[in-house]
Amino acid sequence: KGYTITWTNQNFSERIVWFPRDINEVASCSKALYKYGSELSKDHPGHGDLEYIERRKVFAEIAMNYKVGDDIPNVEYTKQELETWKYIYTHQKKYYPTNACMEQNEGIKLLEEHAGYCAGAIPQLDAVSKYLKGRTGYQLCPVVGWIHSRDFLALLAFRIFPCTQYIRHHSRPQYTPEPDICHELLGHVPLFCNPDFADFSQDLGLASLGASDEWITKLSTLYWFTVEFGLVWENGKPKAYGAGLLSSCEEIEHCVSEKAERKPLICSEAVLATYPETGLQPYYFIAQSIQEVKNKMTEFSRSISKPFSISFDKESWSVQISTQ
Ligand code: TIH
Ligand code: FE2
Repeated sequence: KGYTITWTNQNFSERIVWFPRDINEVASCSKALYKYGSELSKDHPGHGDLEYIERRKVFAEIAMNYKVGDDIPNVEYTKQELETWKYIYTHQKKYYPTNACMEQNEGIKLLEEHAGYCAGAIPQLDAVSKYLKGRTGYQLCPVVGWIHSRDFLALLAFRIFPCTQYIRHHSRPQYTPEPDICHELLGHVPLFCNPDFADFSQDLGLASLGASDEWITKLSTLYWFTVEFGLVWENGKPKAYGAGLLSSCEEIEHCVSEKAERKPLICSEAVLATYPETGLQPYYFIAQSIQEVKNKMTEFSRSISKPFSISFDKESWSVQISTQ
């Protein structure tokens, strides 16, 4: 497996980038890390905190040893980590009814009822993953941190969502420059309880399999402006469905305020837009509904040229390729 290696299928002669065809092949996609390995960059709130860096290794170990299909090891969070969670959970819950889309509010309610979501404890990835699997067929897998876009999208194609398990640095609970457990559990998981959203995420993943590097960049940019930082209109008001907004105490307020710039979602425009990976987003893309986001993405991804078409087989949890 490698990014420069191409793979030739016996049915056609075009060389295409390797991609996983089944659940065993996709397992390797959760491993490669992209930045912030054992080091935290200068602008990270945990930079120079040796205790925090040491703690991150415990989580890195779990992620590196994890095999898709295994139970995810439970973690005993420290008092300080629990306080960070409590602060964010309590703060965000106050804002969701007014600032978040209805799918988010429905998801949080379900997770509180069935998966142990509350301010007093950090839900364990394993329990959450099992609940999600029963509900929409999505499962979680622990990862060290950022992973490559191609790998990330490939996991989505198999209804696997890579999740970090560590928590952000306690000095700055309001905003963190990288994903953490608060971002995964409060931002992503509630929407994965919604079958349409789950299908949309998988479609984005399927579109990425065998796509060129240029298309991977486009799809991950589209992912950024929708799944991470997207807004929808609800009764004439902007509401957040992007996970980066739903998990950030600063951005959940900012994104729906008058200060924020919002543009109607046009995929061909969004894929070319640039964005900062740290700090508040300079603008957001807004759609009429999540259904509309899904339709626009499906329409847009038709322009990816591939010498084959792909479909997902739920029985064998593998992708079927057809050259017809
Ligand atoms: N900024 C988000 C937060 O503070 O919760 C986390 C991230 C979302 C996307 C990238 S980093
Ligand atoms: Fe995210």
